[in-house]
Amino acid sequence: MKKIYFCASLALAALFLFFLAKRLARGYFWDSPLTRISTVLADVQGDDEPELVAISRTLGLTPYGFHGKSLLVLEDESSWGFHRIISEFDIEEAKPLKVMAGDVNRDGSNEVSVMVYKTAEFHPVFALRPFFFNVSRGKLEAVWLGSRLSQPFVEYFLLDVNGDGFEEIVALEETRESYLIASYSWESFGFVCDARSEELSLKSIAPILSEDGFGRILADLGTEGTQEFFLDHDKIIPVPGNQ
Ligand SMILES: [Ca+2]
Ligand SMILES: [Ca+2]
Ligand SMILES: [Ca+2]
Repeated sequence: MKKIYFCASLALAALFLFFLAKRLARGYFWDSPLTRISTVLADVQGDDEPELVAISRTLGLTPYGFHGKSLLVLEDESSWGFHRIISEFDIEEAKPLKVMAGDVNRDGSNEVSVMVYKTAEFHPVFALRPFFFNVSRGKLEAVWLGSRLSQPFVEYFLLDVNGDGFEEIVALEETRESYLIASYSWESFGFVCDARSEELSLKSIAPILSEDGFGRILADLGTEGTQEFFLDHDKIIPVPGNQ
């Protein structure tokens, strides 16, 4: 009896491996924490249906964690976690760490933003840099490959902080002794800084989507808890009474 169970398990395992190999060979990507480091669900092809955009995992390390290899545009629908690959771009050389999406240049279609860790021609040291691409035509088209923002940053995300329906960059920047939050919006051919906070001792920031369309920023103050911030004209200030 034991022998029958063993053979049945073996057959099932073989069937699963066969299925796995078949799906992989046919251009599918298995989305799991083992295979990717970052994903975002957004319409990046301009058909009002979302795609799953992912960065596949490598074992290459940066000071900010493992970096990825490929930028993948995947069908949102999956079967057992397998998504059909629409496009795949090898960006390992740029050491990609995080993928985001938003319509930063206000042209009606979402850009894909990849936070990378690399050197730049006029700033030849490794640092985090914000890259923006258009992938709607099945190619990786550079929209803006930023060598830096105003100051070195430790993280950024895309969020509509001024309520105009389009995303801005919100970054946690390093100053000489502490940090500050800064927001940037698109102007003609690049980003300009719209607002900054006071210097703060922050651990990290996260986006909060708000029903009124004005995104807020949740700051982790460590032992002092959290504090929400918002854009007020040319300043990023704490939401009153929200600590
Ligand atoms: Ca789409
Ligand atoms: Ca756009
Ligand atoms: Ca906006």
